[in-house]
Amino acid sequence: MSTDAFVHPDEIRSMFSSAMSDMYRSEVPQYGTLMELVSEINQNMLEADPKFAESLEHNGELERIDLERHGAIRLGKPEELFNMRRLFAVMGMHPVGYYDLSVAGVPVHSTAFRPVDEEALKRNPFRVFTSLLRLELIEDEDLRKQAESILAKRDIFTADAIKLIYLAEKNGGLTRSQTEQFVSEALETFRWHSDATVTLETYQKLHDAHRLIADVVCFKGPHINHLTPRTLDIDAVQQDMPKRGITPKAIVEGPPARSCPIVLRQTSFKALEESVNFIGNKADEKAGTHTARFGEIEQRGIALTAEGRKLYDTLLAATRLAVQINAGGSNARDYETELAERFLAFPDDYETLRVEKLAFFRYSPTKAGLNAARKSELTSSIDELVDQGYLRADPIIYEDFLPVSAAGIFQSNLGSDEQKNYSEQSNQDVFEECLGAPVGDELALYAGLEQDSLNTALETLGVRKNVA
Ligand code: OOG
Ligand code: NI
Repeated sequence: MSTDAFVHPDEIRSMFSSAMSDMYRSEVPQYGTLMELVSEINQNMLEADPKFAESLEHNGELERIDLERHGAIRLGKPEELFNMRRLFAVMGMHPVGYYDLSVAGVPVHSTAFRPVDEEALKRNPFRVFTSLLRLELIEDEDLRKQAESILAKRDIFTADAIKLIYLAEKNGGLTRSQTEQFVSEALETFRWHSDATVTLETYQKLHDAHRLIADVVCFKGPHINHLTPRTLDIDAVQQDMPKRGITPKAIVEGPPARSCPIVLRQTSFKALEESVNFIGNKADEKAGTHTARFGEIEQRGIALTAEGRKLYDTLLAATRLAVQINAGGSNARDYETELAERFLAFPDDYETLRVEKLAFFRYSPTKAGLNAARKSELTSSIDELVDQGYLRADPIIYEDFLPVSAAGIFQSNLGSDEQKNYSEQSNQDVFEECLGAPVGDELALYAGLEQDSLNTALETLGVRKNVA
C-alpha cells in the first residue's frame, strides 16, 4: 500500500494552484508584470517595517506571502456547481460563506471554496470565489430559455476529471500518478477557449441582457477570470501600476488604509479585450471580441466579529450613500476622502479592537508568562494577563470575501466603475440545493480559532478557569 499512498489534499491544491498560475501567466502576460510589482513592494515593506515582518513570522505567514491567494470563476448551471464542489474537495477546498451579488446588479450568487483549518491555510491558502449565474433574473423569457438550452448542452469537466473525482471519493484519496492526471484534467475546465459555442448574433443578444450572462453562457467552460496575489501595501501597488503600463480600477474596494488593517482591501486592473471565433464566422471574417479576464491584488487584515462587521457595513453603506462613484470614476478622490472620514469611527488600535470585541485574535503565552506561571498561580482574567505581558494576542487574518467589494470588482471588469445599489435578493437555500451541501459559516470558524488558541494558551500557563 505504501507505494500507492495518497497525496495529501494540501499538496494537490499546491500543485493545482501553481499549474493554474503558470497557465494564467502565459495567457495574460500583464499578470506576470503585476506579480513582479507586488513582490518588489512586499520586499520593500518588510524591510521598512521589521515589527510587522516579525508579526508575520510569528504567525507563520512569511513564507506564503507571494503565493496566489485566490482566483474566480462563474458557473452556468446547478450541476456545474455540484461537481465543482466535488472537484475542489479533492484539493481540500470547501465552500465557506454565501455572497449575494444581486446587491450590485450582478445576477449571481457565490461562495468561496477554500481550505478551512489553520494548518491547511498555512500550507497553501489558495481559494476560488465561485459564482452561479441566476438565470431567473433574466427578464426576457425567450432569452432565458435560449440561455438555458445553450448551457444544457455543455459539459465543463473532462470525462477523466469526473472519473478521478469519483475515485478520490470512493478510495478516500488519489495516488501520485492519479494526482498528476487529476491536476492536468482539472486545469482543462479553467482554460480560456477562444472558440465560442454560439453565433455572434446570439452572443450580442445575451450581452445586451447583461455582459456577465454572455461571459457565462457563450463559452465552453468557466475560464478562470483572475488570479490574485497578496500585497502588503495595496496603495503603493495601485499607485505604481500605471508606471508598468497597467490601468487599475478607479478605487480600492473595502475599508480605507489604516494602521491596523481590517478585513480585505482589493483592487484590479481592467479586463483584456480578447478575440473570439463565433460559430458561423467565415474564415476571412474579423473575429469578434470579449472582455473576460483581469488581474487583481488583495491586502488582508484582521477578521471582524459580528459586531465589528456590523460597524464596517454601516460605515461603508453611509460612504456609498454620500458619494456614488460615477461611470468614468472621476470622483474617486471624493469617495476616498469620505471613506477615510467615516472610518474614523472604527477604532484603529489592536488593543481597543480586542477589548471591545470587534475583531478576532489568536492568543499565545509569552516567555514572561511561562516564567511567571512556574513561580506562582496567575490571574484568570484575560485582559489582565495581556496587560501583564503574559499573554500575547495576534490578529487572526480574514480569509473570506466581502459582497460589496466583490460586486465592485465584478462591476469594474464588466465595463465601468459605476456603483449601483440594488435591493437584496438572497437565496442561500436555493444555492445550497444546487451545491449539494451547506456552506460553512465563516464567523463560527474564526470564533473557533480564537477560542482554541485561548484554551491552549491558558492551559499552558496553568490557568484553569476559562473566563473567555
Ligand atoms: C468575481 C469577483 C469577486 C473578489 O475578489 O471579490 C472577486 C468575478 O468577477 O467573477 O473575485
Ligand atoms: Ni477576486
